[in-house]
Amino acid sequence: MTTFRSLCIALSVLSFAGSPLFSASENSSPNVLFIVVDDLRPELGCYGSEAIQTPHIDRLASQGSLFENAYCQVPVCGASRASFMTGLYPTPERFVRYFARADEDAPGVVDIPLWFKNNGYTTISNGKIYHDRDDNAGSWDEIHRPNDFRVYLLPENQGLPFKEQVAWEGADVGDDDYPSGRLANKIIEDMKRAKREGTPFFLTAGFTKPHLPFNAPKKYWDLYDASSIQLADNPYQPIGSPSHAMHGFHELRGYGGIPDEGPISDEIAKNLIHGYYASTSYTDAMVGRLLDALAELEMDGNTIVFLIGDHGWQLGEHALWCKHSLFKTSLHTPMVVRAPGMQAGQRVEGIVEFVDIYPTLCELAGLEAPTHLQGRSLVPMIEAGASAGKEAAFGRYHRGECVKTERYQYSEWGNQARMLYDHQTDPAENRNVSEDPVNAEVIRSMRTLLREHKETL
Ligand SMILES: [Ca+2]
Repeated sequence: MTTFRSLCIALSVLSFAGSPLFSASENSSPNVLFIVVDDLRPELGCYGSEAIQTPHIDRLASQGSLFENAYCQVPVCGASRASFMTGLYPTPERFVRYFARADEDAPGVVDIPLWFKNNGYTTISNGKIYHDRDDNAGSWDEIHRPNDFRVYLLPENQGLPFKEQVAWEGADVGDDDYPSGRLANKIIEDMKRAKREGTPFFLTAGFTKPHLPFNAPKKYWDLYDASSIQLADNPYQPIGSPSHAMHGFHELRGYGGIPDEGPISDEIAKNLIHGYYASTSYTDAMVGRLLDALAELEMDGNTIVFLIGDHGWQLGEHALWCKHSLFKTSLHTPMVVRAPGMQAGQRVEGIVEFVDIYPTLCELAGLEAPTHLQGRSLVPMIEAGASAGKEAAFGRYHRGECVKTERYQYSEWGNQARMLYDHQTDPAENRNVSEDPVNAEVIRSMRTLLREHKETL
């Protein structure tokens, strides 16, 4: 079997025009740096946003491949992570809730780190990779998971009862005073160890910002002019959409200063968006530190860097906040990969899914993939640049099931409710057209895709 790596080595020798960015070493397995950013939506510079500042993830994308249409399987932390870490789709019984565990829902299934560990890699879980620290603990040589949830530094935010803890703060402190800076430092120490020991490493970096609360050093808040923060231009329930599609964003309402019910005021909304941007730029800067360290250690020529969010996030679109929906805002996610030998600056438009991460990492590292995987390697798409993606991506949240094709996104809740969005004419999903008779045939084909998908599980 010709692996991607061996092909790249051949190309790096033979290619005269457009020489690859990296040249892989033939004698050693590549390291992997797997970066999972909590609640990161694809509102990044490299995804075309002019509002947010993410120069380091943009740099990574410019050096590798950016997937324009990557979809997660479940729009909530634990379930999404258990799915992509095992390479299995969710079902009505498996990977359902935010605290879903892979070792309970898919016992005995070899996850990504265990597969790499079995293939001679040292595997280290840094930060939030699984939702639960101890999920599939045996897959790791080390688990580093200091408390990084609801860490407040401003004096007025200390010691508050849980329900009064605020949704954002921007203390005038250094990067390392909030947890993500210290996490980056620890990962850089792991890189130095990898360099020193010379054994292949599967390193992870699970950054918990921009998950709520939006706590980030003030300097990242200062990147943005509060008066120029733009509210979502579709802050309403999509026309003709069922109530099943909506939720009360109780995750956000669990913070002090957020009303228990009803809409979010424009003032609070602008603070939330500002905080989300600041938290994203903070994590982006930590990603930059990791990329710089790889370069300084001269390891970037033999390290695969794979970056994703775990699902999307609503910032007021559809009158929603947080995730937990079957709208594109919850399911569409960033996915950026840079690998030795890869052509720089590729943008892959085809549809891909998070179940594809596991087989892709295997092929990039030159490993055979385990037989239980339900996704497929994206390496052929990366190699071909513009090659076609999947016919469809499949997502679900509790009883709601969703299928996304190049043009449409269709969801249904049994026979109770359904919705269809035409991304060609309505990319923001503002009008449900499932009951328009002209779409009857489209509905039939989308339902067939869903049924055929479920039959494979
Ligand atoms: Ca999350």
